[in-house]
Amino acid sequence: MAGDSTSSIPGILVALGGNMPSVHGGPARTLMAALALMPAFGIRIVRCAPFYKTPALSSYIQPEYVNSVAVVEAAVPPEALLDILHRIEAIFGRVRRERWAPRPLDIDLLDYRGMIIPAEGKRGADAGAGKLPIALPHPGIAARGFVLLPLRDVAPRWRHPVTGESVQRLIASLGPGGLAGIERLKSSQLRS
Ligand code: PH2
Ligand code: MG
Ligand code: MG
Repeated sequence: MAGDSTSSIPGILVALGGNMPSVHGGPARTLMAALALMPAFGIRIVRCAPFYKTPALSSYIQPEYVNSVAVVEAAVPPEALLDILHRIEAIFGRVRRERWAPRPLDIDLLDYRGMIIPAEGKRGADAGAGKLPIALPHPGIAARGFVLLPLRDVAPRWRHPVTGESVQRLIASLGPGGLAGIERLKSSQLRS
């Protein structure tokens, strides 16, 4: 299990995020509803990090995100799991427009048992609107405070499968500003 303090067997880590309302309410509500739906798709939630309020990483002004990370188990290979995650995003109203557009729900496969599948083609804000081929570990992990903080909560012993760097080290490498504006949501804020 990823980061399980009693085991070094690598597990599966998914990131959740959203910055637009869905029929369930605000992003925190949407994330909770998405987690609750996963078992119906054969995804078992082993552990979920607290939710964080995070400034949008974007080239233009967007509402802030709610982000979290979960350790999950699933019996399917990574491509099939990613497909399921995309289906869940669609159920919660995700429509793929331009890259990094505001969305009610984004679920990213961060790490699948330490597997490495190099990224192909353009990524990030420069990529087109369509789905990208699977890449593992997720190429954005090391640079994103909104991923690393909740990742450390659920998998404190996790190491980047390519570089071997610890999550703690990656957080320290973000530098000033890397964690600016990121705050844990209080339980009262989870209801909105
Ligand atoms: N996801 C993005 C782009 N920008 N910013 C924050 N704070 N959180 C995200 O999850 C996020 C983002 C593309 O997936
Ligand atoms: Mg994302
Ligand atoms: Mg995504």
